[in-house]
Amino acid sequence: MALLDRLRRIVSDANVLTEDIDGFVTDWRKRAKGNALCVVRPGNSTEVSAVVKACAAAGVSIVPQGGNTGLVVGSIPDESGTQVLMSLQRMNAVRAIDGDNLTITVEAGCVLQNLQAAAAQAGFLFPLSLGSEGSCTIGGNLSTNAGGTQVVRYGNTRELCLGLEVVTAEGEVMNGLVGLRKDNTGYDLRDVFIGAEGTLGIITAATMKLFPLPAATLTAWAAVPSMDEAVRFLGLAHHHLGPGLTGFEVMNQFSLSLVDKHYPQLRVPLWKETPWCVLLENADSESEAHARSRFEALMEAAMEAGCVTDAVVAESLAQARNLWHIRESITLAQAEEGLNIKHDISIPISAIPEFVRITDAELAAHIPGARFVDFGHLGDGNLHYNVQSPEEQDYREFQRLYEDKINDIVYESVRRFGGSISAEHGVGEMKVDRLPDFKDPVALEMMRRIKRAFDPHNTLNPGRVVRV
Ligand code: FAD
Ligand code: 2HG
Ligand code: ZN
Repeated sequence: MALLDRLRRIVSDANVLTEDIDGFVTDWRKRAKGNALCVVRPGNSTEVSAVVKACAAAGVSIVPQGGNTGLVVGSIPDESGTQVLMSLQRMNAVRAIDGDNLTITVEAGCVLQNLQAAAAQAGFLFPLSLGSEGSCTIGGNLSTNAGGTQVVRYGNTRELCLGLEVVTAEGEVMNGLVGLRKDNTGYDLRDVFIGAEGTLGIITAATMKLFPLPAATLTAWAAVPSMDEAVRFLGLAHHHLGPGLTGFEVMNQFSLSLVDKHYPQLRVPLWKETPWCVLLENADSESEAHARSRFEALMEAAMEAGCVTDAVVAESLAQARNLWHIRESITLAQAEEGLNIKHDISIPISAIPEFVRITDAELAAHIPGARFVDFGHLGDGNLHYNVQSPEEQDYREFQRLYEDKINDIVYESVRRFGGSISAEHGVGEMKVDRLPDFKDPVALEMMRRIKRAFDPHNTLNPGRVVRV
């Protein structure tokens, strides 16, 4: 029987799509467009398993997809039209919440915002938080080991996961949905699948950690005179708030000018008078008054030390939400301005000011008129160091002329400062050919061996992360 017919038998006709699939085969940034034999939408892990077996038998490769919000071209098929795109979106149930064990078990296609809401409804916090949370899925978050804005306190998605259910490249179902915080019974397979970007197995469900809801959360927006002072401010924030520091984001003036230009209704505070702004959050387990007194002590110390020149502390939940909304709108504002050249890099926090100084100067010398959209998760040493075309230049022409050169300059600088070329977005197709220049050769070879062992016929997301 032909593959399409077998797939229709497994998931029903309605869940094998061959027409109107542009949304599935185009990446979020509209940077790349692929084609697919079909989009298949299984409804449970048994169906996922049967689909994988059918594709493997037919020698057809599979690209798993969650919310398709990935930024490294990993979730869409190639242009051949021979691959099967497997969307996990129908598998979106919350299977169980265990309040005593502080865990929640969800299917892979559960949208992050729905997971957060289910946790909150049960009186808990699920802290993973990204600008794309309205459409990205927990399966995608796990597969990219997503970061976001709460990592400084709670860690990446990896740190939030206790167990996984995975369909292997041979179609077996590995049930690892344990809620154990301690389990040293051999190799940690869970951690191999996390961050594997769909190249080693298909995640179908996960058991994730829950946390108590904080008694109070305060948010502030501060004007900061330089990146050096932003780093000093971060040190003060750690000192004054301890584990209460849940977010520390930095944004340069140009990134905020884009938000102001494309979303003036958001009324970005302070940005006109300062090269950098910091958005920080303090979550307190005691009370609002306790949170405020610690926050005020921090802001006073920061002003006195000259790290902060002006600040706004949100007086209501609505104000706090708006400040976060401004921060989360930078990616959208960049997209409105036109494609830019993204770098999702991490550097030891202490080296970030020098990195920015030197790399800005090198880029300015080689790429006349380039505009820098620098922002990111300073608390994690993770910058989105993006380069936008000059205002008068067509961005596609800019990309064609300068992308390689810009990447060379930025990545070489990242190497000099001991950093990583992918902090949180992953490798996908975009960085797969750059990886050998940056990864330890022994580590890269071990990755290839893992890929061959887990997926001997290269069925799962071939050509992403590592070429075999
Ligand atoms: P997809 O884009 O569908 O897939 C991503 C990768 O995972 C692909 O390789 C895909 O094959 C694989 N995959 C998906 N589901 C599965 C599965 N069930 N099993 C196996 N493999 C699978 N990322 C951050 O880290 N931090 C941020 O702050 C952040 N902010 C963002 C803001 C915006 C506005 C946007 C558009 C993106 C942002 N991202 C951020 C990137 C993106 O949202 C994350 O990478 C997210 O984790 C992807 O989830 P997804 O469900 O959309 O996955
Ligand atoms: C963020 O932190 C995302 O907002 C997206 O990781 C970064 O647009 C980007 O480059
Ligand atoms: Zn980010």
